[in-house]
Amino acid sequence: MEAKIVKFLKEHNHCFVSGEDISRKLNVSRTAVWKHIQHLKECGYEITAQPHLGYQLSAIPDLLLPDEISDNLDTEIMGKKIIAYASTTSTNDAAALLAENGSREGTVVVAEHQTKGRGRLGREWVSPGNTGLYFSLVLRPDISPAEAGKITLMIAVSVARVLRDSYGVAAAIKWPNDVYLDNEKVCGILTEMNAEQDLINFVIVGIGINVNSGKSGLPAGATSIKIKRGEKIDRIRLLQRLLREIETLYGCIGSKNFAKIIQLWRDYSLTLGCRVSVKWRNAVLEGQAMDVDESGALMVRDDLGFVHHVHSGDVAMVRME
Ligand code: BT5
Repeated sequence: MEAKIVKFLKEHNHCFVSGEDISRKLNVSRTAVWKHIQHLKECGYEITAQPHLGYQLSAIPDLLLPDEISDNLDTEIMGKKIIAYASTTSTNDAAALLAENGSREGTVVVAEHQTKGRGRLGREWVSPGNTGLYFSLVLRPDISPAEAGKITLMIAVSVARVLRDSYGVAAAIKWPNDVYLDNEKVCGILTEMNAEQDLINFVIVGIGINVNSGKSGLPAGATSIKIKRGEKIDRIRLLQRLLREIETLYGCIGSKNFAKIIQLWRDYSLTLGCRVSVKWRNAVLEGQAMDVDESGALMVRDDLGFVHHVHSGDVAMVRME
């Protein structure tokens, strides 16, 4: 009922609507309308009540509420089901549980705060409350497990594209899973897969973005969109834009169209053409980052001239003495 009241108030474009009109339209008593309005106010909706005029919605709360995310979300797959938490351990864990139980592709799990947000190899993802965007998507891509790297690349390109096009910041991708703003990390991506030998059951892709966080809540070397833009960002709009972009580029994940994503990655890459050092378990490979291949692997030419296709690892840019 409360979602319906908010929708009705929004339809009246922030003008006053009488309690009587609401009660008639939604078929509830005026007392019930009043109680729901009180509760919405407690939840952070700014609603002005004026005798003889009724109610006016002036602002929605800065919270990742599922009804607000769904409102005007013009996607067909991504975000058609949204599960939101005020706090959870890790949205990737919650999404994996849903996927195991058959949740549809495009299901989004979002949290205001994560108590065990994680990066790759069990590293921590610092998740300060109510300022970031921490969400995971359930995907069921029709690709082989060996191609799962494509998903990370596609998400990184989607994030960089939205940040550039809608927020005017120079987002750049560090292979495989980081998005940077001026050499500071603003976003990390964690792709986890449930697969058999040749078949992906599902992929959970977790995206962490520092949106309105201040420096003090973030680790060294991190930044937020707000720090760079100098103004607060509407997190719901950002999430909606990301879901739309991800849906578009997800359509290019098949082998025929992946070239489009590779081209965008090249345009936004921080890694390409640099001398890099790639660490994977105990091995280190140093050389020139040449390109990414059709599976999303980084192609590195070592000092002997041999080309290596690197499927995962930590990349550091190396300066030549
Ligand atoms: C990542 O790992 O960058 C992947 C992060 C994915 C986070 C999302 S949030 C939603 C979903 N649920 C989860 O539990 N995770 C995903 P990696 O490349 O391993 O980088 C981890 C490193 O990034 C850490 O060791 C820190 O150095 C740094 N880091 C941690 N928190 C950060 C933050 N908020 N901003 C920037 N850098 C951070």
